[in-house]
Amino acid sequence: MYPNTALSGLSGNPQMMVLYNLSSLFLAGDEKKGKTFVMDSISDEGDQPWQSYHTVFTNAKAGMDGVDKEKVQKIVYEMSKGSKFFVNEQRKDAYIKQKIESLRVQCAKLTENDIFHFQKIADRRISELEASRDLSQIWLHSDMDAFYAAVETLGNPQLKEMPLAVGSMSMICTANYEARKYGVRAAMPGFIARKLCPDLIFVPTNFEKYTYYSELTRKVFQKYDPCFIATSLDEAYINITKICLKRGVSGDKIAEELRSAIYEETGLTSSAGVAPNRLLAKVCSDINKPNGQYILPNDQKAVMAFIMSLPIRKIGGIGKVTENILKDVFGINNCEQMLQKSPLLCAMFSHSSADFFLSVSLGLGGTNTPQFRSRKSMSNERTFSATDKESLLFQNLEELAESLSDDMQKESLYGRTLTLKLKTATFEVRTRALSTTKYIQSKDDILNSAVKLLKAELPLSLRLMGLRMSQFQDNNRASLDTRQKTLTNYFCSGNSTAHSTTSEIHDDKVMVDSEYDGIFFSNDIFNSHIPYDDSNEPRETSMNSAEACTNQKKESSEKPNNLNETNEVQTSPLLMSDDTTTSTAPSKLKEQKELLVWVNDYICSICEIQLPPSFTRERQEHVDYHIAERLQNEEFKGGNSTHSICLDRSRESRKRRVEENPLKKRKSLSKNSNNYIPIDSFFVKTSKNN
Ligand code: DCP
Ligand code: MG
Repeated sequence: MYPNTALSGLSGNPQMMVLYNLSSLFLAGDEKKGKTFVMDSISDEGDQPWQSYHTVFTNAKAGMDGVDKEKVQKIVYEMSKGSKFFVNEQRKDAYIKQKIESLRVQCAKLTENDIFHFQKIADRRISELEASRDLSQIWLHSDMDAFYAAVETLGNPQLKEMPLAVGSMSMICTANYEARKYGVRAAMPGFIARKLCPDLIFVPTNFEKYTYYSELTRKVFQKYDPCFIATSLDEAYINITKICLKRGVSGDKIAEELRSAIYEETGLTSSAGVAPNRLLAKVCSDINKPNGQYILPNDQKAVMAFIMSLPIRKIGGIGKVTENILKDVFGINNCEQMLQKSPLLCAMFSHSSADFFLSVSLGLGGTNTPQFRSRKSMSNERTFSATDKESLLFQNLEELAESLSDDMQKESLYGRTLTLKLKTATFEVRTRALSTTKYIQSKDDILNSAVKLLKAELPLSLRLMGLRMSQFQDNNRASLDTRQKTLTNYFCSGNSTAHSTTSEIHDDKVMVDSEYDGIFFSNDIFNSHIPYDDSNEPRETSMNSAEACTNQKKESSEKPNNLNETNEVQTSPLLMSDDTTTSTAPSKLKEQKELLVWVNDYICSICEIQLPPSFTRERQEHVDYHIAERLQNEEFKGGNSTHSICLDRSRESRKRRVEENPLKKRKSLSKNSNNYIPIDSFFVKTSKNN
């Protein structure tokens, strides 16, 4: 089916597949060993250390093709060296390096049998995904060109030919295309931008103006698709299937027309991408920027040809961390290689992450308009020059509270959980949240809670503050308890300052944050299986068995027959059966599924996650996860049947994990809410009982 991939021709010949896998699947990773982009390698570069210093600033945006990358890299390196930002980059890079190394170690454990096994899984999944391909829809992604800068130029036309940045010396939000020729780009500190382009003109931000023009563009989108999906002030997805059919015109024609209409309405240029799904439409809108469009026909061959050579970083949801892991561990630079390495991806990542990678490499993406989108949160944030002056910090907080309250009033929203986001002068990101007993909306109520959160952190020097309200009234029951901590959170969470991520629909007004280009700008918000948040904050990735398990569990409820494909049940030395049979009443083992066995040597009988036998530690953790889950369930039911063996093992394993990674020490939650017992409180509780 895919002539360019290693899968074709090899399927059905296991021996060949194994040879292929073992020789070339690992090749790229080994070849690149020691040449990862991380800071360590800076010293390897001798007198040209900047060559391996890759930050968001050196990552090209549209309009930066002709830029002298080495010059930009050198200046960015020289200007940041020794700064707090630089130190923070080192910290993040060390984390990524560690992640890459551990994944390599994992990969090396895979046996020929493992590869053969996962090759079959990957082939089957690829066939299923291919069968689900929907070419019936035509999506258009619209993206304004250098949006803030273009709006500023409207009011001051002489800026048109000049290099222009919107923002300040500490941070710029965007640059016009003239400035981009010098390597100046969004999320870059203004002082570095000025060094790159000494004639650069700075204009401060004016969000009222940007919102006004954004609303004008939305009026245009509305005419083409009343259910259009706006993902930021300047971007939207528009389903043009009906209008193309109704008028008997092509997507190309509609894109031309829509861009002209935007121009007439606003005086601003935009770019568009037209494709069979949203993921591809977004990639396409960037191709002929500025003031251009690119059309990808609704044709499987055309899609595959397009996607095969596409660099992975172009895909929404693949940011710096994911890109580096895929490149440095698996040698994956483009989607063709991603497809070729699908067995390894299936072996090393959770089901949903592997699925995401496979779908991407087949050029699949969202095609349906979600019917109902309830707002889950509303937030705003401000970047400013680092300060520890409390009066300034509280003043900023008050402004944020006021603006959040205004926005909530506009949508008649009342919320219960307020999250304060802080970025310290040393670029450490913290989020702190509290839930109020009543639903709040007024500035005073919001500020009251926000002040409590901030005071608990002071004294502190900060460069960014943000407030987010969630748990809105009338949200469904499932989302009522913000303090609910799942087992997955427990096993996956890093230190308490890790940035919190969510698949909620956000409305972040200010998005000046170099660290989060993977989160807040992951515009295809309906692709729910984005594998990494790429926040660059140390977090566990989806390799974590517990997370994989949860993902898989969701999946398994949709596909109950998954296990039926295998008819052989093998036991492994890591069976939980010892624990369950000795400590659990027989009545509780009515269902085979309660007993953890490794079906066909790979598949967990409880959640159906697949873990190779050679992954002994991961399997042990996985078993521990199920033990903890079961104990928690029983605690829910009010049962007192404490299983001493299970508990001891869980506690031991928790202790082991904490000893291995002290950063993972968890603070117990002080209060439980509703009937939910957070897992870490649970451990505290059970140890008290004993
Ligand atoms: N923005 C921001 N901080 C960032 C990136 C962008 O505040 N790190 C703001 C300024 C941009 C607007 O969001 O004008 C839209 O972002 P885009 O990524 O679409 O960038 P532009 O519209 O400026 O340029 P392009 O022509 O590449 O779309
Ligand atoms: Mg734009």
